[in-house]
Amino acid sequence: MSKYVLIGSEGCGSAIVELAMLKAGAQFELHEIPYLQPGAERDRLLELNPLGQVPTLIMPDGNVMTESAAIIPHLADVFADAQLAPAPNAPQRTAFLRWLLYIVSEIYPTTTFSDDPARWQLPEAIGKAYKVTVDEYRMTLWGHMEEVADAPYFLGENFSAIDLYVAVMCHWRPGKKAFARHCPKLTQIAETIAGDPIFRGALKRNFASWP
Ligand SMILES: N[C@@H](CCC(=O)N[C@@H](CS)C(=O)NCC(=O)O)C(=O)O
Repeated sequence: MSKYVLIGSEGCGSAIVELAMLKAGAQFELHEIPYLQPGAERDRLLELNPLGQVPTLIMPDGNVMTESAAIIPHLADVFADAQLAPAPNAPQRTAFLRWLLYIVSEIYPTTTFSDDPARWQLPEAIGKAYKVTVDEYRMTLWGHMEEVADAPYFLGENFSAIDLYVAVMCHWRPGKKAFARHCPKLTQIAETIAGDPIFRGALKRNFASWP
């Protein structure tokens, strides 16, 4: 096997890795699956990643990587010309690391853990209230990024993979319109990414059916 195989699902975090792969010019195949639906595809995903999450990446050597915040620095190392991350000694490096980890450890779980409150066996009404509360908290978390967002990219003059997270996650609950109201600077960054010919097609495909 000489290609990466990206296991993903439309509109999910796998889209972040897909965009990074496109930027890197990496050889990859995308296997989109209904990742939550019981069946052979989910069984295989669970064998590769016990959390059953996407993105899950099969490397050209057959090893498996999960966790977008591990995959992105890996791609940044292997495809240095893609500038997915500032160089180790670049002034923006520390901000890149800080906000990459902030997104995946603070913001992303608010979606993962509340997409389907039924997974926690909560009574329905509590599950609904939990979802609303966590959705509000997510916007608070995005607000802290909005405060420090530079332009035209999050880190300033230079693109980084942080912009790809913003371009994908701005579509998630509570939706792009609400996100735009709360985070106009981040929304502008997302628009810049969406307008880039490298990313345009993949973003359209991932979010074709999204409001
Ligand atoms: N920490 C992971 C989070 C991945 C994640 O939560 N993906 C969602 C889809 S966007 C998922 O697979 N959720 C299913 C689940 O957690 O059961 C990453 O950054 O890659």
